[in-house]
Amino acid sequence: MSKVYLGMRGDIIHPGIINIINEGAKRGELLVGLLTDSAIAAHKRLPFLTYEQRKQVIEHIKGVSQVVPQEDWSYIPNLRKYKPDIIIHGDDWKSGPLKQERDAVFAVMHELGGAVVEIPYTPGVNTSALQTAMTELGTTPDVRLKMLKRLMENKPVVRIMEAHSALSGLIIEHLEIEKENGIRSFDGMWSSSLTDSTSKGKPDIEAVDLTARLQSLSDILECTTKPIIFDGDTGGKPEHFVFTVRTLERNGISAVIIEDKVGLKKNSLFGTEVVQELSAIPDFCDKISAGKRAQVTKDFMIFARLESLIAGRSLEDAFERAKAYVKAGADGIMIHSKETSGEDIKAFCAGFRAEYTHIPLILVPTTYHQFTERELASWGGTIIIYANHMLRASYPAMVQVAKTILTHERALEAEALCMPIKAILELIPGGK
Ligand code: SPV
Ligand code: MG
Repeated sequence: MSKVYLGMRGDIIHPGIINIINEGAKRGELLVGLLTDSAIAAHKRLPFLTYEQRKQVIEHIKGVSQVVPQEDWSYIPNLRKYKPDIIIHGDDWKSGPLKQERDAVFAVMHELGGAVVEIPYTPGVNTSALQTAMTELGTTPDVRLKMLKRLMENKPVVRIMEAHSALSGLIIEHLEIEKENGIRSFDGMWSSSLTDSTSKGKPDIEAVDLTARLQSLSDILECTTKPIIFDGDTGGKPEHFVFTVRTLERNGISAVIIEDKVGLKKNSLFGTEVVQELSAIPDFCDKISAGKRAQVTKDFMIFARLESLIAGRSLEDAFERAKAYVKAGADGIMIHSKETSGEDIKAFCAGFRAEYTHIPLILVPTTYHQFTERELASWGGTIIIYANHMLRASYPAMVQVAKTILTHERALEAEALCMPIKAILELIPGGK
């Protein structure tokens, strides 16, 4: 009996998949190579279902003999491992991003003395289109909350972009660029106290309270599905923080970051230009522990943010605090700095990683922006947050248009700086 290999994501089962499974089973014993979460995450959005859930479904489809993990986006490692007589694939890979992979598969199957069978693509149904349709239907708080942990488990580095409004959230939700190794997009959103306050015309001093912050958040939640990390500022009093944790969790937020400052909070990027008073270590530990005790789900995370370097203190101070906060139950550490060289952050990462190999480390490269995600990940960074860029981009664009209209006393010249009316009308579906 021939051995037939079929690689798949197996997240959304549609008639096209059933057809290819039937075609495979007709030709021999069908071995399904089910792509693992990490194989998918490197190229596409994480599947809705986990690997184990997808495996359970696929194993029960008639015609499937065995399900094995495909750990790589490419079929090649599994073809070499399982040496099938046949690999079966939809013929839609003859053009587009999978074309190169197709050539490589043909070469390996030739070498192995096997065959490649291409099945005419079932028109009208494909996983990517269905995934887009499902995304449009929205998500549940539970699915969204869990997503950040799954991303951290399956991606070398998680890429987070600041969102302060529904519109900025929509860009982060949908923007994709195509690169040689697949689609590149943002993994989730940062609800920044700086940009949320600024967009409401308030300074970043915790004057915008949780209720007001939740208004912006609710707009974003309504039109996106990606996970959100919430900037919890100092977290306030421990007795108040426990309510914040519950509220965020109920809304499907994946994590809150609280910073170890006390007194009137000032934005960290002022550095030592303003008074930055740090919390006593035991007090901040108590706040973390209170938050951890308050959470209801196991997947919500509390990250502790170290302000030692912002306040002009030493790396040793930062290490001492990091250790205490991890011991108190922090699920991860964010180290912040306004230095431009990145040397202090790099040194912190090295020291931290020497002690903790698996605790998530969150970096915010606003001032040390010359480093790529790959470089920051090689230092030990787990999550990279672009903390304020959407707001900083929109403000000068608006000022320029307003200035152009003032200069010419008409809107003609500003037109080229604006998106077309038709495009804005059609930006949000359902308006017509
Ligand atoms: C924020 O985005 O509000 C932050 C990061 O807290 S920073 O502004 O760099 O302090
Ligand atoms: Mg902030």
